[in-house]
Amino acid sequence: MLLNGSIIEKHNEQRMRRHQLKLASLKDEFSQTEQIIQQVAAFQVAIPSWALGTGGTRFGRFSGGGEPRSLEEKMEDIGLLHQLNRSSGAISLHIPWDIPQDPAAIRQLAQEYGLKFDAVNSNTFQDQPGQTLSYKFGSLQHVDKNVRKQAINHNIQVIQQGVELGSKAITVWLSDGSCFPGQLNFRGAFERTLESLGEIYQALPSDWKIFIEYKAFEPNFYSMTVGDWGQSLLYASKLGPKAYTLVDLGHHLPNANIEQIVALLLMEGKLAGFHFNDSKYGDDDLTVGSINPYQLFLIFNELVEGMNARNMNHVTDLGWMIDASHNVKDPLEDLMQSVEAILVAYAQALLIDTPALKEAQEANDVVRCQEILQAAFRTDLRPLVAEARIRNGGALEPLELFRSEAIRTSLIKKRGEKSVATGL
Ligand SMILES: [Mn+2]
Repeated sequence: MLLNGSIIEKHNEQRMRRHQLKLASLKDEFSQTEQIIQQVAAFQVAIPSWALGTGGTRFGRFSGGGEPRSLEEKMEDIGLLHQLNRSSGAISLHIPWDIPQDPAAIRQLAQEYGLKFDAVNSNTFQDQPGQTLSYKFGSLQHVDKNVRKQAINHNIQVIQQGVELGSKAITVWLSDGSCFPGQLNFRGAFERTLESLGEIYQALPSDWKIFIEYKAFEPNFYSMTVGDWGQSLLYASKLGPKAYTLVDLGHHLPNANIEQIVALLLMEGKLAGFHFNDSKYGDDDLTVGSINPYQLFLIFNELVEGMNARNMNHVTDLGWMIDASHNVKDPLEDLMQSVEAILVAYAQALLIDTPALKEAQEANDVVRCQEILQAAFRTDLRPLVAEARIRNGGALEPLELFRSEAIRTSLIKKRGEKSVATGL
């Protein structure tokens, strides 16, 4: 369901005077507001097809109601989200949870909602019904060549499905690793994984990329075969120019300096992009910016500075995606909060007085460096983000509108209280 455009217009009209006052105050204080509004307006964050339903933990899952029952309904949800915030114009598919049965019809539907297809995601971290060989002891790293071959073929099929939809990249996240010391020969596991990735790499169309996502632990608790950015970068460097390292914010050990990782990957031209989320302990998949918004801002500072240093296009040269799990919140509300947090952090990074920061760095003026960063971080730029949104036809307060229109209630009426999203 999409909202009637007049509902958004009316919502905006009622809040416009207040918005204009806040906007005028920012415009008065800063000279670069117009530039920031335009950059934020162009920025798009892809929504993964698995984030529209309620996730769960290994202890339980509590259904939220009105969950999308099919790929079409997931796209409907993202279409609605994009209509409200105008910054969620892409979907990232997970195969086999969301295999498009009729690619032409799915492409048509995406066009109706104004959605593009972001990177496709393969899955060799669980066994599918009817699967010949098991991934219990890994997939691309497996000691048995037949298991590796099965996993390679799956990845190649995912690429082919992505080609039919217009995707340009595949993200490979492996749960491969070991649970106990001695279980695995590390060098052997690396070499087998590299060889398997090499076969997948060979199957990439010329304009495609492969993103190698790393994760420190879980489901394997002793070693992960792509456990950190160093290992991912090693694979990506050995594979070739179409291979990149993908950073998922929740996939680090506690207190890792993610902004430094990002800066160096960008320097090497090997940063694929992001899976945004937030975490307190590990791969918690919490709402972006809900735990540590300052870290998110510092990451965007490195992104903006690093992309500008390499003359990169902020919108298209990296992949931007949310990777979160919604266990207690309404998934659509959570995604609205996440996208907003990303855009606010991006806007704040754009506000940083870069020449002054550089000058303070050269002078070893540590105090001034901190003042410059925090001056941007402590400025409330939500009116600029809202302005970008309404210029694109979105709602001034998407979350408020979602609630006042009782959209979840309508979705429950249509899909039922106990519907379960595919893959969850
Ligand atoms: Mn991820």
